[in-house]
Amino acid sequence: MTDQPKSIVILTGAGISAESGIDTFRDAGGLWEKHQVEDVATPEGFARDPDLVLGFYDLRRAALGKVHPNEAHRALARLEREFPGELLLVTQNVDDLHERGGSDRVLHMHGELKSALCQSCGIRTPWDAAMSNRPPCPVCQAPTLRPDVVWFGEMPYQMERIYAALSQCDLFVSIGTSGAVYPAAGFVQDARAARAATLELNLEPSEGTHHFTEARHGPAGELVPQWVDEVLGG
Ligand code: BV8
Repeated sequence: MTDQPKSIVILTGAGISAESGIDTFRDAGGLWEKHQVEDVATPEGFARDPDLVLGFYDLRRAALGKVHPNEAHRALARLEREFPGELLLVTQNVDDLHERGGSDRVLHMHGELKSALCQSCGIRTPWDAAMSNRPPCPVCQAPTLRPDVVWFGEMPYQMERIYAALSQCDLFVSIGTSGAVYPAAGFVQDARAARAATLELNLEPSEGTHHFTEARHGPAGELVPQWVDEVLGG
């Protein structure tokens, strides 16, 4: 890292939570090996079998209590505290490990396990219980809560804000993501169009690794603290 960047956008994926014990999607033994994406992560799957989908997310939400943030989450929280420039942390993850690792400003572009969306009144409320038992919406009382996560075919959250940050950043860093899902997988190209430097930190080369000006491969728990040290000057 030569001179310090002034504006950084970071995108994280399931790989940053892997060392905390949360299954990724596409690694061996990952979530999508046990479930068909179409059945549990699409509106059509939810309409077809709401019990299956609510149960899938109930299990993942309950599992959060058994896992803890790792050194990579904590390093990004340190960056948020000490980096003097602009920083936007965008995550594709629906877990709460960035927040529990000390990050205060996290943009969950694919929603969060610990949030409920009411299909009747449209209100989002913090939620850490089950939904399979059809609890009443805390606002309108209708038994129509769904996980507040973005399924395939649905619009990710705060895209305008993300694209605005990408157009002004001078460094884009992608951490722990396979580059398999859009629009997130396209952010590196948006950053390059804005003439930003681009860095991939991932266990192995992602599908989009050739778009990055620099790529480092290894566990996030090692690479991320090392990179944050570099950016903050040790
Ligand atoms: C949309 C939330 C319109 C729920 C998720 C054809 C071409 C292009 C696009 C499409 C297409 N057909 C359909 C589409 C659109 C579709 C899409 O991209 N499909 C793919 C399959 C082709 N996308 C959508 O539908 C999106 N919406 O497009 O709306 C639009 C378009 C533009 C602008 C606005 C609107 C909505 C997608 C969101 C789906 N929801 N999750 C839930 O979590 O249950 S997707 C889910 O998979 C994640 O959220 C994440 O986004 C995605 C990718 O997962 P990763 O995080 O990358 O995890 P993965 O397992 O894949 O990889 C882990 C990586 O970590 C690996 O590389 C591994 O090496 C690494 N790793 C492992 N261990 C470690 C590690 N790295 C470091 N350290 C370690 N220890």
